Amino acid sequence: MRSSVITLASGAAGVLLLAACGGSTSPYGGGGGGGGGGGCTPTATKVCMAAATFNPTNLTITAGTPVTWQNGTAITHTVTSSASSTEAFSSGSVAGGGTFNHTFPTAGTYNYFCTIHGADGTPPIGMHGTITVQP
Ligand SMILES: [Cu+2]
Repeated sequence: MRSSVITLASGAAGVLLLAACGGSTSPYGGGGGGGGGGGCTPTATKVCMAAATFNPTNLTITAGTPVTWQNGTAITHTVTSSASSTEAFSSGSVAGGGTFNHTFPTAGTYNYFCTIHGADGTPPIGMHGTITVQP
């Protein structure tokens, strides 16, 4: 009687382990390898917000070109100019899936950061990026 209970218990544990192993592979198998962008693909004028980075970190455009930031994550980010930026700008909170657009009319170096995942500095630290605007 006692030995049959032990056999049952270890059998059940084995099934649970197998189930856990099988389940753990599936969430990573079907994504198609987005590289952490969460469905956002950068372009010549678009910066993606990834887990805690801007991608690309450095973007160079010509003056007067609108830049779009797209939040490819499910968490809120901001695009906030650094004190070292040529011009002050801020997106406020950009929720998951949201976008922010800003046009840079003047040539210069625009350092920015996420106030949630970064901090200001020269240049900013943590989640930050730079837009270089050429004449
Ligand atoms: Cu952020």
